[in-house]
Amino acid sequence: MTTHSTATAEAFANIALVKYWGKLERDGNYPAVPSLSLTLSGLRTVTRVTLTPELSDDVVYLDEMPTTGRPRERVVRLLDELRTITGNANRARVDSNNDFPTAAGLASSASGFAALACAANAAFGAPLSREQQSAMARRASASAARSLFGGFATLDVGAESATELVGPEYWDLVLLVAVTTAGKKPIGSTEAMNLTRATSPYYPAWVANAPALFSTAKQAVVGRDIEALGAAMEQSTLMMHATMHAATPAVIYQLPTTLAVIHEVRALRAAGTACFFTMDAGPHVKVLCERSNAKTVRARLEAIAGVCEVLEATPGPRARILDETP
Ligand code: 2P0
Repeated sequence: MTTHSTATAEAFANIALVKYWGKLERDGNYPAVPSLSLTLSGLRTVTRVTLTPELSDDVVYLDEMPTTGRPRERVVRLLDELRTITGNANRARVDSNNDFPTAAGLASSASGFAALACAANAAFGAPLSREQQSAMARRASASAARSLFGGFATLDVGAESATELVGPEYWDLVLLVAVTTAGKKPIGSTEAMNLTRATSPYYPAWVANAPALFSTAKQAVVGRDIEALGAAMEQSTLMMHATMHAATPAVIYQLPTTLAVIHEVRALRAAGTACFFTMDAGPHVKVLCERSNAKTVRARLEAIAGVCEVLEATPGPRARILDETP
């Protein structure tokens, strides 16, 4: 087995069209509902892992800032898994950089942990398959399991790893991200989903209804049926947010501009342009449409008061190693 002391990987964020929200009540960070995502070309994390014998502890930089506390602990845990697997006790310096805003509901932990699993696997010279790297990323952050794969990926209830449904070339879709604020979100996803499971009376209904939406959406992707996919996607996000609105205390990520975007998407659709919204653990709205409608939709989103910026992404590739040095 070759060992490498430095490796750099890239991974792309993914947007869940059918949402993961809630964990099984057992150790290991397994999702309680199935999710289906689109990996996004425009939103990228590049992570370098350097094994350094002189270091006495792992050092983690996120967007050039040293991290401490829980975010660092999640990285250390993943590195610990590789130290156990390979018997290489070296500590690492990790440098992870996003080319999109961190911690604002744009799934930076997904691309971040996918890139980390990929880069660290190579730096340690570990023999993990892509599926095993996906499982490693899932244990750190479940949505990250999906970013090891390109195009459309699925992550089933209790699954070890995600699966690629179809690759990025399969369907020429565009995802427009209407960024509504530059600030950090009020509560992190892990905490918010645990609170929802513990306190929301709607949580059992969410878990019971999610598999049907997942199955409809999967078929819609395979059949390239934007109307069916869009309907399942909107119901999934609205059901997820309704579940958290009913938690104690309520978790409300939407801002006035979030709702303004939703209404605009519905108005556009009523006027004949097929476009569909989804929101994650943040105030931004992501709008899915086919390439032929992207220009029209983009212009309408940019004209909404309160929308700071519209980012554009298309179906993206798998995580991959950019370079490695023994
Ligand atoms: C998703 N989200 O499917 C859903 C939709 C946010 C809303 O997965 O606790 O950071 O680290 O496993 O993956 C965000 O939660 O949660 C997320 P953990 P994660 O993309």
